[in-house]
Amino acid sequence: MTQVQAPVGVPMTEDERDQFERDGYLVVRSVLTDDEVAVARAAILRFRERRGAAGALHQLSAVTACPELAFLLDHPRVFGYVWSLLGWNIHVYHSHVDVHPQLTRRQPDWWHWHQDGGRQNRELETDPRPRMSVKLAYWLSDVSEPGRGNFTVLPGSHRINWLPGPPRRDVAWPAPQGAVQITANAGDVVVFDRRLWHARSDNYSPVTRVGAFFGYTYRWVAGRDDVGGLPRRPEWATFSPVQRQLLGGAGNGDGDHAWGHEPSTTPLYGELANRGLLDGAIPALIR
Ligand SMILES: O=C(O)CCC(=O)C(=O)O
Repeated sequence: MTQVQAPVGVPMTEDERDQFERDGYLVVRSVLTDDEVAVARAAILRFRERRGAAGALHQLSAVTACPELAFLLDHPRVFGYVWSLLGWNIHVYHSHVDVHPQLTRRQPDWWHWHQDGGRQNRELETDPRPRMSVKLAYWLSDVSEPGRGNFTVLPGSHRINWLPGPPRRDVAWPAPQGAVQITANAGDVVVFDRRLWHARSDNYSPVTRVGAFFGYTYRWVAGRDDVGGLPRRPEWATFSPVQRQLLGGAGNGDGDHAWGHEPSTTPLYGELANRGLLDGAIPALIR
């Protein structure tokens, strides 16, 4: 399943870029084949079984937990959105796999709404704050109806620094007006701007929700994932140079390479340059 010669996909279209800029997200249909869904889903469920976790799972560092998921890092049907938006000097800074079986008891109130990026939402002073990262949400179960733990978003909210909410997260509070539960089939992907206000919803349906999430940012932003042991594992040899870059494996480890001074030895730069996909109109895609 891991692609050694990974094609990098195609640039997003102008219409898609306009829609993304307007709404803060895109839903890309039928990205994964049934076989790819089965491989990814089985890897996550096997991991959960090994962990002895019968209930919900929220596991950080997706590829460290499930190396079989490396093909999702740069899947050619969606990776083009990532580099079209962020350019070539990127890595996966935060990823997780999630399993949410049916909840049998009503959950206590909890305000899940947030933007990604943690302290970026305090420490960056502009209004709106910069995009900084985008995330891919791969659906590996059928969330084609609301009520299945669907990913919930407030369209267009990526330009709003602050969303009125409860005084404490455990205080009952209505969802923001205009919030939508995204419906998707297994194999669909949501591409979203980290600033988009979003929340997980509770799954009271009998359909176990399974998903994999990959957050991409510039290599000069520190990663949250634990990928330190990956290069010593046998799977590392099967990963493509771009996949290794995304897992933090480009450069000599002193941090300087991450600043983008070495395009010629940055695998994604090479792949884009070889295919004529660098674009002088987009700053992040210029050398
Ligand atoms: O699991 C979900 O639906 C939401 C995930 C989420 O909040 C995130 O990826 O930042």
